[in-house]
Amino acid sequence: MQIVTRRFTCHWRLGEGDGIVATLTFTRTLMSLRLASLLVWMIGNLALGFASPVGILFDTHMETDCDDAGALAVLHALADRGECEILATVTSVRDVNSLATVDAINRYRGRPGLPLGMVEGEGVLAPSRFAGKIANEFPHRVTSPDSVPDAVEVYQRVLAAQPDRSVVIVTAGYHTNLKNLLRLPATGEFPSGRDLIVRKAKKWVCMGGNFMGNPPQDDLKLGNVNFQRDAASALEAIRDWPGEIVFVGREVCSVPSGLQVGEHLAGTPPDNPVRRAYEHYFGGQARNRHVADLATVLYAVRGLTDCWDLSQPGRLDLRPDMTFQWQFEPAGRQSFLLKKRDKDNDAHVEAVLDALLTAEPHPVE
Ligand SMILES: [Ca+2]
Repeated sequence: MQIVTRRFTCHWRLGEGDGIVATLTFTRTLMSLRLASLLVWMIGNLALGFASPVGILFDTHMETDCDDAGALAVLHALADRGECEILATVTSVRDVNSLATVDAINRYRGRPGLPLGMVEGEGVLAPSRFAGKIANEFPHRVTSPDSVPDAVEVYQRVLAAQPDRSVVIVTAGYHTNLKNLLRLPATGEFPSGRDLIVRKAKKWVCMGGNFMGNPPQDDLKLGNVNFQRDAASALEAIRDWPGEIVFVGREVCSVPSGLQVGEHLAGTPPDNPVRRAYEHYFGGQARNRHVADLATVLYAVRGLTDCWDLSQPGRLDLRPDMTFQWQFEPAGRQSFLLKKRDKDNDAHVEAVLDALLTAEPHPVE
């Protein structure tokens, strides 16, 4: 439109014959300038590492622990900074209040229209100290399980619409939806769930596991709720996943990592549902809590940065009882996060997460 407007200005000033020549010259010049500008912009972005914001599909249980709420706040804060695009938010539990809490946080953070989905069929249902209360205190769209789509349908629709190998799937809970996605057959409209994962997923970032020892093995003495509560789904999803998985283990971000944030939520507005989730979880004032899901989201969006290192590749040899032994394999498609050796780095990771957790919400879109 800009080129057309300027072309007519030239035409009237110079008369018809000269005007056509001048018009074509000017148009070519403008187009060349625009092309040159575009090339400079592209090269600049490539040089600075500013690729498109990574597309995140966030899958949470949002019921047993307030760090899922904290993780969703971190995800929104990263999206506010243009570092990611939140494609959908789904839950892996049969508790409608968990999805209502997700919707309430999305709404508060300025993204009330984000796609929602909830596990359908068999799924975990566990007590929550905060989900029912958040659902009562805040506006949301979730009136009943029938009012929201099956999370797998959301995965299917969202993945199909994204560029190839671009989507990072984040699980901060159980693996029920991913197991269901892997079993999803092709339809007239969509490829199978497995094909969609192969084509569209960049990686799966999975919170869970205790990667202790060398090679790491997990005897579950420290527990692993994300794997154990729906063990059959965890076994199938991890065993059959046809792409890259990065595990964010408990020793990096939960017990016994020592990392925690949350008490500074007390300084955020009282109508912040994430602050309220921490308050309900602790039965009073918001306090510090481990950073398992928050760290998982941060890694999924930013990568290792100066926060973590990555293990050598391999494979999680997971048993049906959820104990496992890590197998190092050069061609493996799985790996796990490592704490940096410098102990001071823990405080750095906490500071980064704390700033994102307590960031001001984005204006409502
Ligand atoms: Ca969680």
